[in-house]
Amino acid sequence: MSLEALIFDVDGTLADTEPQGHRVAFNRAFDEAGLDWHWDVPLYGELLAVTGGKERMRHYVERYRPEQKELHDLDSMIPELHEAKTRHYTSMLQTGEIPLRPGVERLLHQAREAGLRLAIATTTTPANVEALLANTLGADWAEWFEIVGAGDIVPKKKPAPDIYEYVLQRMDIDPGRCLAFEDSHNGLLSSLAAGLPTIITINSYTSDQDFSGSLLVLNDMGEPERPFEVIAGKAVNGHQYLDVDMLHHLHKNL
Ligand code: XBP
Ligand code: MG
Repeated sequence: MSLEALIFDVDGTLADTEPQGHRVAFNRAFDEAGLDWHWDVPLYGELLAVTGGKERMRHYVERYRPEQKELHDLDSMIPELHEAKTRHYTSMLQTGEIPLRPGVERLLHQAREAGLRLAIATTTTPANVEALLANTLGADWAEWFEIVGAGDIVPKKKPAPDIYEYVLQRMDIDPGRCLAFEDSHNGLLSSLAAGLPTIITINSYTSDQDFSGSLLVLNDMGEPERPFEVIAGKAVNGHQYLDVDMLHHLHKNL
């Protein structure tokens, strides 16, 4: 089977959005609501074990602040907090302060020119994808991707395979003709369960996670003047940054 499509996770893979993006937006929503909740960088790293912002807030209360359950009606408060968080996050991204990770824009351009089909499979809210990609790729970003599978469109978020299965079904493509790109253990569990060979680019929150079953683990996608580092797996001889040629080689040798 030949390689026909690339499916990308967003948070942590296309951009390092968690530590200075999502985390800060959650804290702004908590402050605005007059809550004494605060997620510092290490605590947020623990909370990332639960994907999805609404699910993560509920997990925080259950696990770290059980007394808050008596004080608030979480069923109505969490969706409101999440709306505020999305507002803060999307307005933070308007400033362009969170760039795409090394190699991402180059690879997307090249893949598009080579006629590979592109798609997105993410846990994050659709408005967050729009905010990131419109401010980095440009206003026509949506034309780059055949399908954007995001947020609550599937009931079960990663590590369940549902979002990848949704995207594959909408593309009407066999997972063996695709490569997925992820940054986290939960993301990898999701893509592998959907039958997708997966390349990992780690980040500060995920560098110690288990990526067994992935095709290749890199520090990032690399650029011609700034090669990637291989953390696990085998890069293709002579390649120092991820490009379409390397992806075809990796896929052929599956
Ligand atoms: C991403 C996430 C989310 C985003 C939050 O997971 O779990 O961190 O925090 O987005 P993945 P929402 O990269 O594996 O898709 O707050 O909109 O849910
Ligand atoms: Mg991710």
